[in-house]
Amino acid sequence: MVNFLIFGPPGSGKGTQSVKLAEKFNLKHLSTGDMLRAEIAAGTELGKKMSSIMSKGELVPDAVVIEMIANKIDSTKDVAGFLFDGFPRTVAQTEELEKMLNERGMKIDSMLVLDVDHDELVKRLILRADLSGRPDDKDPAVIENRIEVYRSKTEPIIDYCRERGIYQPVNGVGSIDEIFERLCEFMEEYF
Ligand code: B4P
Repeated sequence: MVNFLIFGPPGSGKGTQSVKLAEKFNLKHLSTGDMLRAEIAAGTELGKKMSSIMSKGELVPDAVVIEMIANKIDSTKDVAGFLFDGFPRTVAQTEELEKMLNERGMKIDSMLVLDVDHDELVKRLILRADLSGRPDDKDPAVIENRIEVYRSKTEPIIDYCRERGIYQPVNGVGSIDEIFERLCEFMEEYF
């Protein structure tokens, strides 16, 4: 199994690229954002609790997403590996993921980090707001908070992965197809 993290600030194209990459390389795409939004859409107790946190652009508690991911890892069969999208988002989540994978005879093979400047991120998320109907895309103050949360809580994971020699920056500006080609070039080395 080959396991990748796709990483970057909100609006960097993680979700967009993950769908295409998972199909090309037969990877299981695990997006904690999608899982949480599915809980909200289904009106579960968990979804009700998480919705106000997400609409402010804050992170949900580590334990919630860790449990979701562990369940998915254990119930997935017949794939070449996992593509983790939007997870981990804190160093604690990263340590937990490493532990989970190690216990199952796997590891994080590469962390692909999409590099996109601030103004482009805001532009993309505002453009998406109408289509997605997501409360966290609508309000510019919430978008700024999401970017700030990324810088303070999520970005430190880059140093953690750099120390392990698995950090791979990728230019995230350009057309969706151009960025896909850049990512494929790095990922093909693992197959
Ligand atoms: P996510 O669902 O992960 O949302 P995101 O950071 O906005 O990224 P997404 O993948 O959706 O967008 P993309 O960049 O592809 O998280 C949402 C919330 O869930 C978080 O704020 C948090 O509250 C919670 N959460 C999720 N995981 C968590 C965790 N592990 N721990 C705690 N809390 C967690 O795309 C953005 C837009 O850009 C799209 O419209 C796309 O079409 C466009 N785009 C993409 N590539 C482009 C390109 N090359 N050019 C132009 N536009 C492009």
